[in-house]
Amino acid sequence: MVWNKIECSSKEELKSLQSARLKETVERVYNLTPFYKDKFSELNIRPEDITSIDDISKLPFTKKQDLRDHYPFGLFTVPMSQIERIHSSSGTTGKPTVVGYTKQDMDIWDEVMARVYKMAGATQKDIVHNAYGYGLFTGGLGLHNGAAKVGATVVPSSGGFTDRQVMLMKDFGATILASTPSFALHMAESAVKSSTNFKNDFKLKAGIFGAEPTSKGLKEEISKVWGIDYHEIYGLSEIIGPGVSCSCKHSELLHVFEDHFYPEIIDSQTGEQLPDGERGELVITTLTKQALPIIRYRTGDISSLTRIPCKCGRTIARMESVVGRSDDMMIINGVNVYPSQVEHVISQTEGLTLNYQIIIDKKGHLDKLDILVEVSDSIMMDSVGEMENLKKCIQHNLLNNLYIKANVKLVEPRRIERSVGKAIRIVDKRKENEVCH
Ligand code: DLL
Repeated sequence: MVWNKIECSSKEELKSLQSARLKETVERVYNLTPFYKDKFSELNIRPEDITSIDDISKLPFTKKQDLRDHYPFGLFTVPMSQIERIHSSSGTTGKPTVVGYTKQDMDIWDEVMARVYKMAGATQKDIVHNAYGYGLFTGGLGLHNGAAKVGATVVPSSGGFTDRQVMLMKDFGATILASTPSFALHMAESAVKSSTNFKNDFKLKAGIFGAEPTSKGLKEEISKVWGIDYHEIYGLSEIIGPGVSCSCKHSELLHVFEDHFYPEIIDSQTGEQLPDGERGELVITTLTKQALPIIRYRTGDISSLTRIPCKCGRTIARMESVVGRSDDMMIINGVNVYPSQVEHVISQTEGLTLNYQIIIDKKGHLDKLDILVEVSDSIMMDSVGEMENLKKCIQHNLLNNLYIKANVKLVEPRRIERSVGKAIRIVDKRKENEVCH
């Protein structure tokens, strides 16, 4: 089932649309944001130099830091009176990446999300259980509005309260589950505990899972345990939120809605464009965004592209499921966190040194975070009460500022092994402990 015939358009038709839209976007950012005008001038480019989508590689990149530098609304190209919605990137400290949407941007977001739901086979008869977090994170409302657009019934359950969610899915007869993959598995565990008969008790037929990297094995397990089709959704706040791409029933690759979001793969060291089939950093240019158009955004996500049409009839480019990141961003149960943010929280607490190590592992199907921090020499390690308070204080600050639950372990000064080169701040055991299927 295809929502919009543009998804099956000819190469020529798509290219001509993309070229026209790129030209408009380039003019818009050049004329309305001093940031882009300066960047274009540094490269000696004027909007009239861009005549087709093939000229895109002449344009400068945009990085996450550029958005942070213009916090909160500095890169918006419309007055605030035209901004209908604000969201922000998950898990950030004082200065998150803020994104804004006009009415037209919201319509486009609904449109691409409707395409996603159609890929998952949704109709007016479906009941969507939406367990993505509602709020500044784009997951909850993004998945909500797309379901509404296809006319499905939405249960806006948001995250947490696992047992209750399982009960509601059963009682309400949910047919489509929308959640992070880790939460879907967590719910399955909870359902098993309450001796559920998956076949008889649930009516689920499909799931729309994303927001965090997931191995093939875990995808298969989710699909098997719930007895559903697995559709992977990819997206990021800076571009629109969820709805940049999604996988259909026929392939594990994700169809990129490239009439709105133009994808490229680059070598993250040299910035050179790479050919289809080669892995590199995914770069996306928005072609229709009004409030916050973005040129060649470096997602940091490693993937590859193919333009071979899919069995489902869609001809738009497909991307490989994200295989990793080019920077040190961690994704903990769907929340994005940089080690520097953890460091910031530690630095705000008296009695600690900045020698720390973040250890990520799996507990059941959820990510588990241990943070080892060396206390300073002035702290008496044998004062149990003082240590306990210190630990609670950091855990509280991590939860409040970064939305992450961590188990903090305070250790004596100089206990964390020093490395000869770069400090080893992150030990990610999730991959090595993954069960092979
Ligand atoms: O995670 C948007 C989203 C919500 C996508 C719900 C899918 C479902 P951010 O919080 O801005 O937005 O985080 C974006 O999450 O750059 C990737 O690193 C990661 N990510 C998103 N989808 C996937 C996926 C949302 N399917 C960052 N596989 C991105 C792997 C993903 N990583």
